[in-house]
Amino acid sequence: MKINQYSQGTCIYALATGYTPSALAIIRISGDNCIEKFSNLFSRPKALKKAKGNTIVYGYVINPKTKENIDQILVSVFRNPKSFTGEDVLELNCHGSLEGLKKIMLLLEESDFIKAKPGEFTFRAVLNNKMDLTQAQAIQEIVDSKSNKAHSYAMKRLQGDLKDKLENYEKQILELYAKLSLLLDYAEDDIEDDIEIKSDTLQKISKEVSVLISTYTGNKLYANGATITLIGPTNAGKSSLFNLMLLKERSIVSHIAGTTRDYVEGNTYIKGIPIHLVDTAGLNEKTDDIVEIEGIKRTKLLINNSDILILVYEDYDKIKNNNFYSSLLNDDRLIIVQNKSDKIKTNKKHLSLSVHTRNGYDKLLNKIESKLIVNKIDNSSLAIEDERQYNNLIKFKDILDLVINSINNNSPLDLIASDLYEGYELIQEILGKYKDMDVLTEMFSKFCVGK
Ligand SMILES: Nc1nc2c(ncn2[C@@H]2O[C@H](COP(=O)(O)OP(=O)(O)O)[C@@H](O)[C@H]2O)c(=O)[nH]1
Ligand SMILES: [Mg+2]
Repeated sequence: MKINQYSQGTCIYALATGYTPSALAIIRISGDNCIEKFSNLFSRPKALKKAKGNTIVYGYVINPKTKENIDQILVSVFRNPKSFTGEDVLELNCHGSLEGLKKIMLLLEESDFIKAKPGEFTFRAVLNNKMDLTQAQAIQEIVDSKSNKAHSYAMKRLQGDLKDKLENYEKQILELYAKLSLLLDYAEDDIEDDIEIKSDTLQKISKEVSVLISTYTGNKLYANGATITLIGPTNAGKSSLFNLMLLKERSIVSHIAGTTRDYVEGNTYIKGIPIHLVDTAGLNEKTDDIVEIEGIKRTKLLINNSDILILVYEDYDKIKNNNFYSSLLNDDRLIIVQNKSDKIKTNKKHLSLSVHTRNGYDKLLNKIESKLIVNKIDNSSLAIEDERQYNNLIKFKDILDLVINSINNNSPLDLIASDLYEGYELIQEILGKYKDMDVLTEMFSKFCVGK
């Protein structure tokens, strides 16, 4: 469907409150020269035209042809640029009578005021740099919020918390970009010794962006669920644990090491969260067995797509002596479980479990729940709920990680600079600095009329 474009340079109006009988109702008007124009319909035109911004004028709406008084109103006057849209704005505080409102709006129509489309006031506010896109989005999110938490998060975004954070990233990235440009410009002059390109700022930003991204998925956690992958040496009891978690004998359990050459999947719930569970083959890096090598490859892929990794072992030496498992020990998705506590003396460092007696199983479930919630629903004061912001932040983080990697590997500076610039552009896009009309129009068309 083609979206109707918003008009520009016109005087728009809309009923900003509900169309239902009530004590009061507000009709909002915006557009330069709207004060002049509305004064033709007002009992005290001079008072209105003279009114300073941020003042209120009392009077009647009158039909200029019939001289009929239509309603007794208070007009709040806001003058360009100190208004919601950045243009001259009037807010008519009318009586909430449906008949009265109809008459006023008909009069406005006849006097060349144009009925505003959904989101058109906010659209103008963004165009006139009264707010950025994250704040504009927050307005609708406030109106739509269905929980106390969602409302406070949206309020924070309206106040500009997200905008400030992103602008701070924008600034730091630009600084780094400027340094890179300087190095590129003076590549022959040996000034490189004075300027050092380091990735630590970007690493810090990348971490923060991950947290922001996770706040979005937090909202979706109970709807979309999470993926948990069981990994660990063969014979540790992964498949037994998998079966216990699924409460059915899906996976083949066997005492012969390396039975599960491929991976097995199943779906279950943990504490109300839908879980996609994956059981993998144990990895043995020294293996020459083609089937097992393929298993290793697949396990690595599965790990990349997992929200939680449960590393199951019986004998810790098998973890220590395996490069792949050791490399995962700092992964914050990891839960380490020592199984078979019914038959061996367990090491206090890790969660001890016996799949056979179910000792420790409750603890494991609690740990999974709290890890998903810590990882996914963030308690920090800032959270996102808009899909566009989410997708752009993911792209932004990918670029940051790419640049960090290039810096750490001493990649060519021009390459680093051009990737970095892409990151800068993404931030600008989230903030709406390009004012791409199609993007704006599509976004604001989902808003309420009068917003
Ligand atoms: N004693 C004991 N044996 C277990 C426990 N969990 C699994 N096993 C046994 O360990 C062997 C390997 O189990 P399996 O689940 O196939 O391990 P995987 O290779 O890691 O998938 C089987 O004989 C299981 O019965 C447990 O909690 N205690
Ligand atoms: Mg197995």
